[in-house]
Amino acid sequence: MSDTVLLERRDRVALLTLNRPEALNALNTELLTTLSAHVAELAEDQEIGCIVITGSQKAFAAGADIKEMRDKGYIEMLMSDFFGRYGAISACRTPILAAVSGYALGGGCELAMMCDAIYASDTAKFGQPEIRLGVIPGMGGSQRLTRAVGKAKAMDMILTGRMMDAEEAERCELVARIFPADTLLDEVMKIAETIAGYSRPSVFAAKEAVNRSFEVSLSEGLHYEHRVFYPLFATEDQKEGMTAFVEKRKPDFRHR
Ligand code: CO8
Repeated sequence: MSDTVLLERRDRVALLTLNRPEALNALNTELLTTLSAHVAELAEDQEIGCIVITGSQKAFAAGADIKEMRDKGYIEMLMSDFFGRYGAISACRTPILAAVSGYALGGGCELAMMCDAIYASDTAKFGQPEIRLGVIPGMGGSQRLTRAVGKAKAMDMILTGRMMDAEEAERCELVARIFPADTLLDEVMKIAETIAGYSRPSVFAAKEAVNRSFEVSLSEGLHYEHRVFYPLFATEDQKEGMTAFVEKRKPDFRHR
């Protein structure tokens, strides 16, 4: 596979590093296709319990590749399914964490928001600057940013194209936690290892239930939560998790 995305397996965690330093990790077709292929493969891998996507110190990703997009026409965009290449990321049941340093702009910010949680370094800058290019966010920004930070901030970001620093992003709940730039990746890998150590059926159920809250009403969501909660009592890992608590020991989950 192309080296625009590097894959490293560290025990039960897969680390995907965006690797186009010459273009601040701009998301071109090659990179997006490679990223999607890696995620699709990792989603099927029973040995992998969590995936981390990161970039460089300077940029997580500075957006879709403007040089590649500039000369495209409507029919070409439509027929090539330019936006369809990230489906694997949303479809993946294994949790995906974004470790963001530097710029996460346009499609870069949208890629981070497709992940299940964003962890930022104190140097991170988020933005949806597409308006400056005569377009709008096209990989989910108008929807996911609005759900994450609310209408006022989303409008402010998308209509002005301004950037948001890590502190503001944490304050308005785009970002889960901030770490110093030099320890970000280690910290996120530790979080990923923790998640990968839990029982997969409960991790899948938790991710699904939280994501469901974005799609349905509260009563529907609560109903859905109950429906995914009860079956967990049919798993050996529920017995193991609760027995380990009672016996004051670490659980040894079978279905990690
Ligand atoms: N596309 C292509 N090349 C880029 C991009 C990009 N998005 N961003 C940076 N680069 C390139 C630069 O052209 C430059 O290359 P070269 O050395 O050959 O001139 C190199 O990366 C370094 O960039 P700069 O010299 O500009 O670095 P600075 O530190 O001066 O500035 C910035 C950093 C502020 C991040 C600046 O590069 C910038 O503004 N980049 C563009 C940000 C942007 O507008 N992003 C939105 C793109 S549109 C988008 O994402 C729409 C998503 C829709 C869905 C797409 C589906 C695939």
